[in-house]
Amino acid sequence: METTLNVKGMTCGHCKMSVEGALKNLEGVNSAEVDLGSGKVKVAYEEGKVTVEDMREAVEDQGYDVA
Ligand code: 9UX
Repeated sequence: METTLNVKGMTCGHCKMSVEGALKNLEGVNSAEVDLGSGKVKVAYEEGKVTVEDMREAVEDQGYDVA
């Protein structure tokens, strides 16, 4: 499965690394890629192992808002 999260407040390369790292640490997430220009995060994951809500929490724990 693939989903796109809209994340607010990511402006530099460290933001990108923090958010991608937090998502990739979740069991069931195969890849995460932040586009800083648009704030979109493309996530590939295995259904049944992780939920979009889990992803939202992981990103919010890093201090960013998920739309
Ligand atoms: Mo860069 Mo992101 O200095 O919150 S880490 S803007």
